[in-house]
Amino acid sequence: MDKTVILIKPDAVKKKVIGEIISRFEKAGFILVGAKFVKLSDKLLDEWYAHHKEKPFFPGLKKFMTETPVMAMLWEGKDVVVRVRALCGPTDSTKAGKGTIRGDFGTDIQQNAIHASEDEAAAKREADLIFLPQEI
Ligand code: FUP
Repeated sequence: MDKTVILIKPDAVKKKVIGEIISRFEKAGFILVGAKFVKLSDKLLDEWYAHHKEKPFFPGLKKFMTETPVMAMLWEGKDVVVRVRALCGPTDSTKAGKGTIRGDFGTDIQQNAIHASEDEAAAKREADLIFLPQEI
């Protein structure tokens, strides 16, 4: 079965909408197979966002991602990667429609409430970075 990694980001943690966001995935019929509330290390963020390392927003992004712990989760379901990305909406919350997670809970392109794996290869890589085998 397909799996995807979701992080509920510090802006959403501060807004106290962790439960509401989790509820959307439960209502969509996906199965939660791993979860932990964890402070991301500098080293992990360097690997997680390696493709953005040279971008001007990278230092600000790393700082934002450590403002609080994040709610890291692994969800399972048929076509879960693309279906979860659709539930999230586009990266820039100001362009995300009402009813999407970023449209309802995000603020802008950085404070966008949630991370969801881009494809199955990213999901596998991210799951290995954040979870120990016994946590899944
Ligand atoms: P996504 O796949 O939707 O998570 O988006 P990207 O991989 O393009 O970006 C990852 C994260 O980088 C975003 F969630 C927020 C941050 N970002 C910025 O802060 N500014 C930008 O201009 C682009 C991305």
